[in-house]
Amino acid sequence: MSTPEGSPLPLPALEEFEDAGPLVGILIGSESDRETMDPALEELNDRGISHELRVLSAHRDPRAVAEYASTAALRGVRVIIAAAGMAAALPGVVAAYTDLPVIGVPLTSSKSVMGGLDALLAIVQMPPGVPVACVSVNGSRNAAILAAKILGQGGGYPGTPGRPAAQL
Ligand code: RP5
Repeated sequence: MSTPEGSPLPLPALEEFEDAGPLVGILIGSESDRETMDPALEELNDRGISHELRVLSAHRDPRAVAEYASTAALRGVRVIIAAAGMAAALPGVVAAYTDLPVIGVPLTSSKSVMGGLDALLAIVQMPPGVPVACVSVNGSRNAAILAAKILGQGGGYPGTPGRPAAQL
């Protein structure tokens, strides 16, 4: 694709990636989950870690979840925290669309019949090959601390592309 003058046009889908994204992306399944995530935001703010929070439901808006998850790494996001209550599919769906580490936060909800155990099981019981880390019910601060620890691991691991074996 070219302009009449012959210079290439940027791919429309990539234009939005010009602004660097934050290091941590936080997704919540509902506006009603927001308050429970305040400790995570506070922890990330205290540590000076850039972050963003989006309300995206795996069940009510699955396309938006897929788009967010599949483009997050391109924007510079390095860890995703996904929090939801009830049939908490959000962390697992996010993990299905990205290679970034995903930390799930099971939440209690006014509509929960099991006080958050429902969401805990939904997040933990991922099939082999699609891992999601999981903190305690309503453990949003721990999710932020774990995200910070993951971000602190800059050294790579055996098999990291571009890292000479001699340095391992
Ligand atoms: C989940 O259902 C959300 O994460 C929330 O915890 C729960 C209830 O959502 P609302 O009906 O309050 O939007 O998907």
